[in-house]
Amino acid sequence: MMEPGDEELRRIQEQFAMLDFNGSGKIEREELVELLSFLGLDPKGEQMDTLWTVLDTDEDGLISFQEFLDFVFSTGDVSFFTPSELEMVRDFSEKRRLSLTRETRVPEVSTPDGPDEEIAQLKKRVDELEAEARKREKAARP
Ligand SMILES: [Ca+2]
Repeated sequence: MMEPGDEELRRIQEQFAMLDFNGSGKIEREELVELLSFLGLDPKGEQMDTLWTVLDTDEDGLISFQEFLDFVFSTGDVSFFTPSELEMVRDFSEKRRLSLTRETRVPEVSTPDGPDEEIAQLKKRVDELEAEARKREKAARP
């Protein structure tokens, strides 16, 4: 087993973050599937199952950074992706991240005539009607 240097660790961390494009801190199976399909690999069936089993050593259904790191070093390499894949993945991941941010962004609510304003106006109208009613009552008295 090779000992990772700071530079290798940083690079692997960057690749981990690229796979974790929803920013949950773990790699979900859907993320790996999406990325492998993007790279033109078939993420269905046995191959994916095998890869996933090797990656998810504690079988909690998620890939932690430690698991990712162990896997990369067990291959005797310091990179999960080949250099050409890396460029594509970086690009893909950035776009996915942005689209996810858009999907989950809470729409800005601007309510100049929001509930509070409506209630205030209704109360004002009720007060006016009551005042009118009192006036009529007074006028009707002998
Ligand atoms: Ca795991």
